[in-house]
Amino acid sequence: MQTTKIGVCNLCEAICGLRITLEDGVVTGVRGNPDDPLSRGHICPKGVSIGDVHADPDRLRRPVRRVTDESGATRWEEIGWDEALDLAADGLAAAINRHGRDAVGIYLGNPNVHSLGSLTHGTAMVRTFRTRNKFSATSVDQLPHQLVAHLMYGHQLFLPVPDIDRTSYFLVLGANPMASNGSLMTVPDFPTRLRELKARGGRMVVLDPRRTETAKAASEHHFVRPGTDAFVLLALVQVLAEEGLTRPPSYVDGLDEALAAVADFTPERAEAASGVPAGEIRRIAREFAAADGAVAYGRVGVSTHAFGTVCQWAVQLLNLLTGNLDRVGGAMLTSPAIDAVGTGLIGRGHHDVWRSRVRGLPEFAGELPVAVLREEIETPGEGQVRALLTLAGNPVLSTPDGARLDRAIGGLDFMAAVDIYVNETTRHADVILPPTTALERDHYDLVFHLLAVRNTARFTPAVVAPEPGALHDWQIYRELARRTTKRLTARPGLRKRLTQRARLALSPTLLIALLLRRGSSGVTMRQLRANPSGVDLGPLRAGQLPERLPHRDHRIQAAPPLVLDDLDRLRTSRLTGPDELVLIGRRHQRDCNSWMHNTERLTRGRPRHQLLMNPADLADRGLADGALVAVSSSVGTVRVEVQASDDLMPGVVSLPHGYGHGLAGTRMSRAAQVPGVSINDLTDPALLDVSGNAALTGVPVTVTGI
Ligand SMILES: Nc1nc2c(c(=O)[nH]1)N[C@H]1C(S)=C(S)[C@@H](COP(=O)(O)OP(=O)(O)OC[C@H]3O[C@@H](n4cnc5c(=O)[nH]c(N)nc54)[C@H](O)[C@@H]3O)O[C@H]1N2
Ligand SMILES: Nc1nc2c(c(=O)[nH]1)N[C@H]1C(S)=C(S)[C@@H](COP(=O)(O)OP(=O)(O)OC[C@H]3O[C@@H](n4cnc5c(=O)[nH]c(N)nc54)[C@H](O)[C@@H]3O)O[C@H]1N2
Ligand code: SF4
Ligand SMILES: [Mo]
Repeated sequence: MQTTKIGVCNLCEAICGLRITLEDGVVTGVRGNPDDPLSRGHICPKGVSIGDVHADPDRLRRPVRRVTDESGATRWEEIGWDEALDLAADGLAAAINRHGRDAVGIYLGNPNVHSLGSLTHGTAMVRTFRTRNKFSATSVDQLPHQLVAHLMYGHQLFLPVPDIDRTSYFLVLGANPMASNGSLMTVPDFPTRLRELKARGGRMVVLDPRRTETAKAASEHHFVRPGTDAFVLLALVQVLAEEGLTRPPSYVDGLDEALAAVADFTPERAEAASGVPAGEIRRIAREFAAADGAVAYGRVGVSTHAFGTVCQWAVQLLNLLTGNLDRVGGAMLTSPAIDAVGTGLIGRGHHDVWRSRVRGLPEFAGELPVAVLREEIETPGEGQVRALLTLAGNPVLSTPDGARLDRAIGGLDFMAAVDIYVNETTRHADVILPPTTALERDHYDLVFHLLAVRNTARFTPAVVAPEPGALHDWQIYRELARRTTKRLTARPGLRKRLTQRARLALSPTLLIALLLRRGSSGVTMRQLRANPSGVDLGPLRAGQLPERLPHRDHRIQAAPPLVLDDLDRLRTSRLTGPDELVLIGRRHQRDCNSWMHNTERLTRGRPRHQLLMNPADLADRGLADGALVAVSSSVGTVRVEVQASDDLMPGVVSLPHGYGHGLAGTRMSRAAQVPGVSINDLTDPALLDVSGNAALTGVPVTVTGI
């Protein structure tokens, strides 16, 4: 029997609404939902393949245990839930009982923010471990954004969103929403919104070392030398100040100090560092200031960056100084039905309350930079990580010097994972606990309504019933917390235990209903259930500041000392010469970080793993298009085919991340056939932003023929 159900795609931040056709419970078709007030029918190739994950025979449906036989060969053996949960709890508790609570390291990967159950129960579970060795994909992604928001506004997730539907000047640095569908800006159907922007006379200006899909669709594009955007952004601020183009609101402290601090970052200096002509920088600053609604936006390319925090601060300053914060067409605040920021559901964040044991790097919001995970495993002493728990993550492919991290993880006493695949990281686990997939669980987006370009609310019940005996992630988290706590010799007091238990008691769906009832949006669960395509709450609203500023005095701090202190590092940073190559990453519309390469639909056709290089750079080295080359950095060497591309700025080469499958012990048969190497076998954990975020872009490399 054929039925159509309304679903939601959780594969990226665009959170597109779906119409899913099922025949006898099997997904036979996936289309965009035209009735969805946010995504308006948009869908991309990944969304179309969401059913493939569910159907994938390689996907884990029951817990597995790694068994090593006498010859040393390993195999995966399916076991029951009870045994698997006990095994995980035994291993984790043993590490804590023997070596203290920091002996357990925890890594949370990206899909956690795309699962309601992970958000409601994952954090609560992790808290029960009370380890300082907590890591996540945040520090290979958006940590600078969060640190800057914490320092300037008073909350790590107080992140103003570009009002793309009404802006007339959209300045984009280091983002490729045509492929990524937007990030920290939930913007389904970016191509159509961009067409609309241009049709109403607006402009999009893109700065990127690669002429990306977004750059090609832009009104204008400028190459920028990787890692040097801070010079350009500060020069834009400097021009605004010098030419008297600022009109900041009254609720800002430290503006004079901030402007004085950047006075020597002139457009000429920026040109020398970045290659962007000084005249163009001046013109962009003037146009930005003059536009009726302008917004600057910088994403992964200026966040996973040696000066990510300075960049994100400068982006905020640009919007603030030109009066574009909290203004129609500028950087605006969302009004979600459940305001996880305003209600304190998500904490404000804190910085440098403790430091990592080996390198002494500060924590942010309870997490250490994942760039230190390997050394925390390898370095003996009190507080050494002896056991690891990964939740929906693949740090071997996604964090710097993954190859060495891989070896370090292989030497741990114990590892458990909550994941749906035996991937490059979870292959080291002693036990893997696989939750249900997205189609089997209810969804309300606690994070991405908060970051969306339009206010909407949507509750999506599970599209297919969980397979018999399957557990949701939140059920796994609840059991894991309970069983591990029970085994600890130094257990927390009864009151603490009861609070922990209460936090994990209710289902995510019930919690959402309660949060809606407690909130003041007027949106009810009944209304959401009656409107499964979503409820439209209208465009973003201007004029909400200063009341909504999270800082206790409701003011903006424009000159955080941490950021100003980092400017000297920028002034004295070593700029790479034009004859040196630097490496950047890239995302393709049909890739999904490291984990959708097991679907045929997304991996057939022309390979796209090659090292892209400008033809002039190839010629300089006597290399032919298509040749096999060795790419070397301070941490390693990979061998990969090179592909000539005019789209790359001379002196810049690019590899996608999330490739390099087929390692022994993984269980992704299709992915194992996908060619390519891991870019993170070249990125260096020593290269960091002041926030602790890894500098994954602008990595010096050499390329030679083999
Ligand atoms: N060089 C370089 N490195 C990068 C980046 C880059 O641009 N360049 N990008 C960085 C960014 S932005 C990010 S977010 C990270 C991502 O890095 P990670 O979060 O470490 O890795 P993912 O590739 O997202 O892997 C997610 C894992 O979760 C599993 N999974 C999928 N769905 C579920 C689920 O519902 N439940 C559970 N339990 N597991 C699930 C998948 O099987 C997969 O193994 O990579 C970062 N690394
Ligand atoms: N199809 C697809 N969509 C995705 C993902 C995916 O893997 N595939 N991942 C999702 C995730 S986890 C995230 S965080 C978002 C990321 O969303 P985006 O940030 O939009 O994604 P990227 O394509 O990594 O864009 C980074 C851009 O920065 C450029 N860049 C690199 N170095 C520099 C630099 O130094 N300066 C400047 N100005 N630019 C630079 C790169 O060329 C690239 O175009 O995408 C999400 N959406
Ligand atoms: S744009 Fe993102 S949310 Fe929309 S269908 Fe594609 S992967 Fe899914
Ligand atoms: Mo990300």
